Amino acid sequence: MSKVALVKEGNIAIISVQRPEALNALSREIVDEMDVLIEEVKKDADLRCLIFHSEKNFAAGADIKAMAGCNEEEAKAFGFSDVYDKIAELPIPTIAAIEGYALGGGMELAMTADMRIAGESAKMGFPEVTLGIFPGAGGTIRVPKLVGPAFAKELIFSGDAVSAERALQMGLVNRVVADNQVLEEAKKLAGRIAKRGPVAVRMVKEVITRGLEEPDVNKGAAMEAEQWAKLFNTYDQKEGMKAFMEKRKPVFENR
Ligand code: DAK
Repeated sequence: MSKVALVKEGNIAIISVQRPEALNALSREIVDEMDVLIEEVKKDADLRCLIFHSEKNFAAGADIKAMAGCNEEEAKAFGFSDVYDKIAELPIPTIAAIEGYALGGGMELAMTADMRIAGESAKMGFPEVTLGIFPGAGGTIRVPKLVGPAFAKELIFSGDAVSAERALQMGLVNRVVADNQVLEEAKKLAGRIAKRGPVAVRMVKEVITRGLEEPDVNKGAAMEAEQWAKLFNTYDQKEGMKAFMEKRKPVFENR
C-alpha cells in the first residue's frame, strides 16, 4: 500500500508520508514513492509551490530497522541523496511544514526545502551519531550552509534534538507557529507566493541557488544582472508593471 500521498489544492501541492506506526520513518521504498510524485510535480506547469507535511510527525529519520544490517554497498544503495537533490533542484519554491519529530533523514528532507515552518512542540535534530553513523543524505552539506558551521557542528556532533524555539534562534526554521497551525501557515505562505509572477519566482530561486554556490561575489552579481534583464522579455513583467500603473492586480500568465 502506498505510504506517500500527493494532494493538489489549486496551484499548491502537498506531499505527505503516511506511516504513523513508525513516526513516518523513511524507508528506501517510501523515498522511491516520493521520487515518482516529485516527477509528477515537475511535469505540472500549473503548480506554484510544494509543501511537505505529514500528520503528527514530519519523519523520525531513515528507517533504522531497514538500515541496521546493511554492508557498505547496501548502505550506498539505501542513500536518499538522489531524490533529495532532485527535490532541492525543483524550480518551484518548497516549504517543509514540521510537526513533531523531524530527525536524521527526516530533517535532511526538511533541509532540501527552501523554507521551514515548525510547530511549537516540534523536535528537530540529527541523532545519527547516537547510532554510530553521521548524516549522509545531504545534512553535512546543507546544514552548515543554512546555520553556519558552529551551530551545524553542535547539532551533528551532539545528536541532541532542539526545540522549535531553539531551531528558530539558529536559523534552522523560518518561523514557529501553534502546532495546529503548521499546515495552515504553510498554505498561507504558499498561497502568497503563488500569486506572484511565476517566471520571476522560478528564476530568482535559481539565481539564489547558483549565487550560494558562487564564491566570487562579482561573478554572482553579474549572473544575477543577466538573469534579471531576461525578465524584460516576459509577458509577466509587462503585465506586472502595467497593472501597477493601472492600479489593479496583475494577471500573470507564466510566460
Ligand atoms: N526507524 C524505524 N522505526 C522507527 C524510527 C526510525 N527512525 N523511529 C521510530 N520508529 C518506530 C519505533 O521503532 C516504534 O515502532 P515499534 O518498535 O514499536 O514497532 C515506533 O516507531 C514508535 O517509536 P517509539 O516507541 O520509539 O516512540 P517514542 O515516542 O518513545 O520515541 C523517538 C520517539 C523519535 C525519540 C524514537 O522513536 C527514536 O529515537 N527514533 C529514532 C530516531 C533516530 O535515531 N532517527 C535517525 C535515524 S538515522 C544515508 C541515508 C540516510 C541517512 C544517513 C545516510 N545514506 C545512505 C548515506 C539517515 C539516517 C537516519 O535518519
